[in-house]
Amino acid sequence: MTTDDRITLYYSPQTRATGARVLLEELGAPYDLHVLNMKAGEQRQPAYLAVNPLGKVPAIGHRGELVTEQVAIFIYLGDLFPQARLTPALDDARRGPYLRWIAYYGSAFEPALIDKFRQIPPAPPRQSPYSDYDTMLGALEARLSAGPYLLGRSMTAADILWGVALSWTMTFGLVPKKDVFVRYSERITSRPIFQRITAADAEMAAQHAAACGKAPG
Ligand SMILES: N[C@@H](CCC(=O)N[C@@H](CS)C(=O)NCC(=O)O)C(=O)O
Repeated sequence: MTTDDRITLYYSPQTRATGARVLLEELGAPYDLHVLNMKAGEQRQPAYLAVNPLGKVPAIGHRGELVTEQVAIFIYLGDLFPQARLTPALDDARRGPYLRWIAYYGSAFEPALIDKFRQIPPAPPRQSPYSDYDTMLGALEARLSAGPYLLGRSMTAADILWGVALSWTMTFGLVPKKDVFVRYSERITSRPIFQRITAADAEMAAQHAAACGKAPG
């Protein structure tokens, strides 16, 4: 990777972009932040909508291309840095479950989470992308019970995605604080990189709030 091969992470603190930043750090990737003050609505300004029409972070720019969606970003970055050993290789039997659990995050967990947050009953199980909330979470719980990581003994990029996500979803009361989720999430959030990014996020969020004359949070 050359110096002009750096990754740009479109970022806002204390959002879904935090996990992507933690992953970049865990991978030892060279990256620059393009920070958006969401409290000031910068993600909805034309300049950013020209990058991501959905006005969402994370997004990454790399080699003149754009990648949006956490799921795609995690797979892309993990594969880009195989030397970090956070991704099973294409010929590794664990590659299938690795992709399964990353995709599960985007196509089952997130839709279930939003319905729960909005207190909307799910579509009937045969139409819902996640069956029902308890079944969706139960499958994850069963997988994590074997532990310590999703694929067994070694941590992968999938664990960073899930460990960070379970941390904030438990904080918001969207996922119950069962031992299995708490212990699993702590394996990621107790790592120095997560701690450092969390502290940096708090500082950045306070600066954003001050710039808008708002209280942080
Ligand atoms: N489908 C996207 C969702 C990302 C997302 O919801 N990002 C939120 C931050 S946590 C966002 O950018 N919200 C800004 C807005 O909608 O104004 C992904 O998985 O990456």
